[in-house]
Amino acid sequence: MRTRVAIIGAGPSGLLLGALLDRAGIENVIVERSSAGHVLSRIRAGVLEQGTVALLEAVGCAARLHGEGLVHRGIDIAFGDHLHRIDLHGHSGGRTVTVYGQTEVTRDLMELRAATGSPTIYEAAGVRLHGLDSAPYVTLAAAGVEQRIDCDFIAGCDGFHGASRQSLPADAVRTFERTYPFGWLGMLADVPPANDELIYASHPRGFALCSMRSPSRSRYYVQVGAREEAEAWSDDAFWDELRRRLPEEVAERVLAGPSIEKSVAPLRSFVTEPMQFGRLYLCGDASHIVPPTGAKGLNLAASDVHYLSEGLIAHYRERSEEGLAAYSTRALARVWKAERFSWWMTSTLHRFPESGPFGERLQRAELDYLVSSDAAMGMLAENYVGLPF
Ligand code: RFL
Ligand code: PHB
Repeated sequence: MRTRVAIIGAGPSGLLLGALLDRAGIENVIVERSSAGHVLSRIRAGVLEQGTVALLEAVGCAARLHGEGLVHRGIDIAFGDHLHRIDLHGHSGGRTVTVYGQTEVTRDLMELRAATGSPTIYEAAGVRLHGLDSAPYVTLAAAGVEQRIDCDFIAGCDGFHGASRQSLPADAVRTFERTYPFGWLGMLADVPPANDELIYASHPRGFALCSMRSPSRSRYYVQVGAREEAEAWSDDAFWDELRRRLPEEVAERVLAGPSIEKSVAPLRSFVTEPMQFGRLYLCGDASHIVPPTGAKGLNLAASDVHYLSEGLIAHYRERSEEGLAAYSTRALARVWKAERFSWWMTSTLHRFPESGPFGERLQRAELDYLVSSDAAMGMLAENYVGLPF
């Protein structure tokens, strides 16, 4: 098989890139290791920046998002048994975020792709990338049959554990990493959310987050030890711990119910530089990871594929290589700002075992300053709603 762009991975980056290329008439094939059902079973991000929503609108994939997504104008920061509202809208020149699950974004993009008819090879085994310097191709086995896809470019959209980044020569890239000494235990339940807006709570027992998927479905997280396992937490233990970490007025509104999903996610910051090698371009989690505290991972995947699609479109339409040559630099400039913000949110709101009494007082001062300073709230708001791209 021959195509113009081989896209590795059918997560949000791969599917959105495929949609942007389809819209520009650039032939592409997506190769995905798992089944579509498995990709849709992963409960992950929930908060979309306006720029991400605009991209989904541009590819004609935002009808359900506009019908079911929840537009939020603020978030709450909780500490010292009080809620402190940050007016995102007022502090960002009228911008908002939309709460709409990654699962739904992925489902909508999969349906769009099925309608356009561009090929996706699911359950592809042994995916390998070759000829990155000059004549790239991808090999794989699907339903036991070996296949080879020759292409002009490869987009590595296969997440943190994918094959793309691993096919780079070790001396071609530099990586930057921080692993946090804790994780998030997440729980999804069909109960109405405790609050209209998201609550990020800093508590001596650890961080907690109240999020949602709809007026009848809640998504909650609590900070846990890095090695803890979800199976060790009963639903009751989760609800008890969550309530303990929230201001009393909120804890009273938390409605418990059986979990639909419970899992532990490690927290990590990670960046690969550059995001390109020869004809391979890395996008999304394949290239960088942010801790989820800033709600930036999926949104960075969207800005990456926006930059890459612009470069590819200029290459095919205008024979201009400028966009592709600038891809890594443009994307990394935004990635590092999101890394900084996600690190700051994580550092400000979590308990760090090593920080000690001095660190705890500093953290409290940071929070007191945040909720009393327009400049500090403006910094949070501008980053949370998303820097421009
Ligand atoms: P994905 O979603 O990991 O998709 C990669 C796809 O590639 C496939 N794959 C392969 N395919 C072929 N060959 C191989 N060798 C392959 N290896 C892997 C995989 O099966 C998969 O289908 O990466 P992508 O597309 O870059 O998307 C990134 C986002 O998923 C991620 O950044 C976000 O989920 C991060 N994130 C959040 N981001 C936000 O913007 N807002 C949030 O509120 C938010 N909350 C979160 C999050 C991530 C979390 N976890 C679990 C890490 C909350 C959590 C708890
Ligand atoms: C979520 O709803 O899953 C979510 C929301 C905000 C975050 C992280 C995750 O910062």
